[in-house]
Amino acid sequence: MFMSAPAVRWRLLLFALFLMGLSPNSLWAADAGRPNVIVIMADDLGYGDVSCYGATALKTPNIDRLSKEGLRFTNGYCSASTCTPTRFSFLTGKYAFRQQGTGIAPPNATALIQPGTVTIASILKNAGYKTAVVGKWHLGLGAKPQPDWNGELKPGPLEIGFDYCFLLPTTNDRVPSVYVENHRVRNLDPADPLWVGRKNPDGQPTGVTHRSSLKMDWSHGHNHTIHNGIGRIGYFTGGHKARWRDEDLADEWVKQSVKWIEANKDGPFFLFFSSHDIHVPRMPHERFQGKTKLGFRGDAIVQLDWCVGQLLETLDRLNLTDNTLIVFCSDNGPVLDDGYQDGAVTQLGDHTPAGPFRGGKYTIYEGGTRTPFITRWPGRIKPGVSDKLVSTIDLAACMAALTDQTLARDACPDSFNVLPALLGDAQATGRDHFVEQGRGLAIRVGDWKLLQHPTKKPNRKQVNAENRQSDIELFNVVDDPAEKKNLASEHPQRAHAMQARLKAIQEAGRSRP
Ligand code: NG6
Ligand code: CA
Repeated sequence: MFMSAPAVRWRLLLFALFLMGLSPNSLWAADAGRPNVIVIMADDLGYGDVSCYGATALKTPNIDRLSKEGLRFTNGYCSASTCTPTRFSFLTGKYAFRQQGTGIAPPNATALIQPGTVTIASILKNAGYKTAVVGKWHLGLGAKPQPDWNGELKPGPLEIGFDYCFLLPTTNDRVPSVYVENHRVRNLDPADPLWVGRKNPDGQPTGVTHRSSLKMDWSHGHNHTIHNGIGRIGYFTGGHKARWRDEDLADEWVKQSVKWIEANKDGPFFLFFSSHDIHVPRMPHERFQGKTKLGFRGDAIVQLDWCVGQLLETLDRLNLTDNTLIVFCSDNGPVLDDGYQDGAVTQLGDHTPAGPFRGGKYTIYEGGTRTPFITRWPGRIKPGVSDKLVSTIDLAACMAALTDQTLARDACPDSFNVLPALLGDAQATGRDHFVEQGRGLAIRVGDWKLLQHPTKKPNRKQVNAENRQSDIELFNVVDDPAEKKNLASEHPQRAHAMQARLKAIQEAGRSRP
C-alpha cells in the first residue's frame, strides 16, 4: 500500500523509539502530529447558551475550560438548522441538499449513508485510528423497507467507518426508546419483540387518551406512545427490558465513552460524542433538575457541561489531554418550545439562546446555524478567539489533511480543508463562502449573506416561524449580525450575483476546490 512521506517517517520514528525501549503509550505520546480526535456535538445548543459565548443565566465551566484552553470561533457554523442534515454533512462532507431524504429522519428511517461512502470516520480509520460514535445517531439504521429492530440493524455506523457504536437510534422524542450497540438493540429479550410504527397497533394509552397521566405535557405533536411518562413521536411495543429512562441517557453516553477511551487509550482514536442534550424532551437526571432558573432546558445545558467535564477528566487521568484534539459544536441553533411544556418559554427571563443572532432551529437566519464552535489541542492550538469562517461540514477534509491523506475528487464534495484555521495558524483564512440550509437556503460570501426562502409562506404553527419581508433577503452580517436591515433592493446586483453563485453550487454537485 502507498505510504505518504510523513507516514514513512512516523514508522521509522516508531521503530527507533521501539529500539530505545519505550512503551507503546510513550511511543504514541511522541507523535505530536496525529492526535486523538473527539468531536463533541451538542443537540439544539444555541450560540448564546453557554457562558463562554456570553450566557449569564447559567454557568458552563467545562465548556468554558475548552474555550480558555483552546480556540473559540465566532463564525463557526453547522451546515443546517436541523439535526439529520447537519449530521449527514458532518460525516460525509456533502451538503445535505444534494441528497433526497436527508430531512429530519422518522423513527423507521433506514440508513441514509450507504456503505462505501467516504466519511470522517472512514478517513480516520484508514489512517489507523480506532473509531466510535456514542449517542444520538438520527441517520437511519438498516436496509429498506425498514429497520429490523429484532435482528441485525445493518447497514449503520459500522459500515461507514466506525469500529464501535452505542446509539440512541433517532432522537429522544422519537420511538423506540432503546439503545443500539453495534448491530443490535441492547438487552432485547427475544420473547418480547420490538415493534415500531406509525399507527397505534394495540389500543395502547397515548399522549391524547391519557394526557393527564403525563409527567411532562406536550404542546404540539409528541402524543403517541407514552414511555417514561412522556408522549413520543410514533408508536412502539415490546422491548421492555431494552428501554431506557430519559434521566439516564447522559450518564450512559459518558459511561460508554469513558469505557471505550480507556480501552483505546494507546490511540490514536476518534470518538464522536453525540449528545442528545438539549433536545426535547428535556428530562435531565434528577441531580441536575432545578439547577438553573431556566427550567429543564437550562438544567439540560448544565448536564451537557457535566458530560464535557467527564470527558476532559478522563483525558487528564489517562494523560491524553495534550495529544487530543477536541472539537465542540452543535447540530443546529436553539429552539424553546419544540413540542413539550418544559418551562423553556416561561422561565426564559432575559436569557438569549441565539446570542445576538436572529432565528434559531429550522431557520436560515444566523441563529439556525451559527453555533458554539471550539477547538482545543493543548501545545498545538494557541488559546484565543477566531473570526475565521469554519463549519462542521469541513471536519472530514480537515481530518484527511491532519492524517496526510488526499481525498478522491468525488469524496466529501463540500468539505474544505480549513485545518490551519481550526488550529489557529497565523496565515489561516478559513472558508470564503458557505451555504446554510434550513427552510430554504442561504449563502454567505465574506461579510454578505443572501437568503432564499421557500416561496410558500411560513404558517403560524411553524416553530420559530419568521415574519420575513420577502423571499429574497440580503444582509451584511458583520455590520448587522441580527439580520434586521434587508439590503436586497439597495444592492440588486450583489443579490443577483450571490443568487447565481448559490445556483451554480447547487448545480455543480460539488464545491470543494
Ligand atoms: C420535529 C419535532 C421536534 C424535533 C424535530 C427534530 C414535532 C411536532 N416536532 O418534527 O420536536 O424532534 O423534529 O429535531 O414532532 S432535530 O434536532 O433532531 O432535528
Ligand atoms: Ca438538533
